[in-house]
Amino acid sequence: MFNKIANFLLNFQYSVKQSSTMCLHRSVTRRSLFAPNIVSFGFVLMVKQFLVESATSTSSNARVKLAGKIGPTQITSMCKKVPLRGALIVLEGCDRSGKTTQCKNLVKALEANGRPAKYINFPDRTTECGGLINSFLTNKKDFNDETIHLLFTLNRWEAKNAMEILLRDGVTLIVDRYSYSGVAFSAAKGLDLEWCKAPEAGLLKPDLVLLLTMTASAISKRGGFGDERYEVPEFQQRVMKMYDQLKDDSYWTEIDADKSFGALHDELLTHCNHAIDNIVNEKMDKLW
Ligand code: NYM
Ligand code: MG
Repeated sequence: MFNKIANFLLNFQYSVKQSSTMCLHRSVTRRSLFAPNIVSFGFVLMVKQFLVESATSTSSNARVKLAGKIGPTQITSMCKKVPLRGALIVLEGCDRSGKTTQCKNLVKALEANGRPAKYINFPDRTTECGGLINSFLTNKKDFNDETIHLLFTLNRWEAKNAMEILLRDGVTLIVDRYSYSGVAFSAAKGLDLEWCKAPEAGLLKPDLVLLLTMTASAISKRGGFGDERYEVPEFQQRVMKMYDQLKDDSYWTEIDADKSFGALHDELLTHCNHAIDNIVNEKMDKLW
């Protein structure tokens, strides 16, 4: 008889935990999750107490062990307030500022902390449109300034729906370049800034833009520019000036990237966690 009750309670305990974990990952019941978690937490504590007390006399050591697995860590994670959705976080800056490696490490660090995250980069060279962009950047194809600008924009529009689904699903997106690169690089070539912004209007607005800055001398010290178009220090300086014009202090943070990899990582991670913790709207805003 005792075994039956104990088994029932154990199953219930784990199905409660299972569904909470699922919710944490899929954010299915994002708004209502907090309250049920407290209820299930109370229930699990009762079950745990019951099992530990009764199992000593009648049940196996394995069951005591199982009951013992519900410790403070699990309880804390079950009580965590789940964000309404994932955060859209963009890293911007000139070439060679270390964005790509930092983005990938941020994703790893967030995931290690139980925060679902995904790395996305623009241009996405894997699509047909991205293939054309790649041919342009590697000097295999030529397009006039307007055409390549619109191809870069199209490359973001084709990713928009998939990004929105991930964000709604609770996944934070760490994006390596976005519309701001599109506008800054094209405007640095002489195109009108407002003209460059226009086709980007309506894309998802990031919750946070982290702009990695470096002085001209710091850039030249890093060197290592490849053979791609734009990878010339003077041009990169013009791009930085364009970023200055696009900057919006309400959701941009400038970060001096001229420091050790670890120090920069820690600083960026703090900003990312803060952005995720401060999502207030389930709905995404639009550019601009
Ligand atoms: N670039 C990137 C643009 O000119 N417009 C854009 O919209 C984007 C996203 O492409 N020099 C430029 C900036 C870079 C180059 O980017 C390729 P990366 O991050 O090096 O792959
Ligand atoms: Mg590059």
